[in-house]
Amino acid sequence: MYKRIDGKEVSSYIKNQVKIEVEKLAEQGVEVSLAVIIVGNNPASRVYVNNKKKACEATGIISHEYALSEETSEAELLNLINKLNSDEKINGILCQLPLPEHIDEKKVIEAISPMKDVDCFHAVNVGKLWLGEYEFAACTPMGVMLLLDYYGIDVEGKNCVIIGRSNIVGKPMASLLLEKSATVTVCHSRTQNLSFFTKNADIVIAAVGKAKFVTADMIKEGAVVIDVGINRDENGKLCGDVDFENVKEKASYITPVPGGCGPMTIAVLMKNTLAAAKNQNNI
Ligand code: BQF
Repeated sequence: MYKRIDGKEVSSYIKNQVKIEVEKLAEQGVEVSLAVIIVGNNPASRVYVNNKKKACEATGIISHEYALSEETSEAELLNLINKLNSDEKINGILCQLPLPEHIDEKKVIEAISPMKDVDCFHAVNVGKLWLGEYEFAACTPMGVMLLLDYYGIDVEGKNCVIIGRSNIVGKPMASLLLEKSATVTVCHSRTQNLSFFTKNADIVIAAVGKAKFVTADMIKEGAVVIDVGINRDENGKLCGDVDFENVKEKASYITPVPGGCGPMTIAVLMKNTLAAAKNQNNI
């Protein structure tokens, strides 16, 4: 029998912990605040930004939204980031990706002060993550680690297979699992005989970006299956990278989409913003 991992439940638990700490800081006269920048009118980005603002409200974090038009120049955006970097009232800064074509994402990521980079995208924070000396970890991978921990799933010595090698999910996921002494394999679009790897995995983490890409024949009986994907199926319904209905029959634990990794990403963002505020106030 499989167990459904409930990301909504665990994210509520994490956000409540953050809320308690935010209240404690308020008693000491310290406010916690997050600046959220969104450029253009990508509908998915708008949903994600709204989710982040809602989570801020739930945890007592003050959110400031900067909604810029599609035509905003790179220089204008960098200008805003510089202003927020030196604003003592702002603890965390995130710029919602993707950005319009004419703006260089790399430049924007590197412009955000590492101290306020709550997404953990800046090269300094990525380096610290790989050294195991970090203040912030990438939100989605850390969310996965917290889910595994909450359900008592130990990764030490386990055969973990990540499908996807992005800077946002696959690579930092590998780092966090390695730190916990897992044996990590990172597969990707050029991997030959993907099933050879996934069939031997105790834990499979799918971050591919293709609906129902991971099928039951690729999974070992009793494996833990974590689905990071967010796609739309043929009926426009939200679905992950995993063929949930079939894979669940073989898995010991499995995350649904929605309600699995997504809410955890947001909860970790709140945790990182709290950590940034404590850090900046020498607490
Ligand atoms: C849920 C994201 C791809 C590219 C850029 C809850 C979110 C999603 C799903 C959410 C994501 C995905 C975010 C659910 C933030 C996760 O109930 O299943 C929350 O808001 N996310 C993002 O900011 O940028 C992305 C995925």
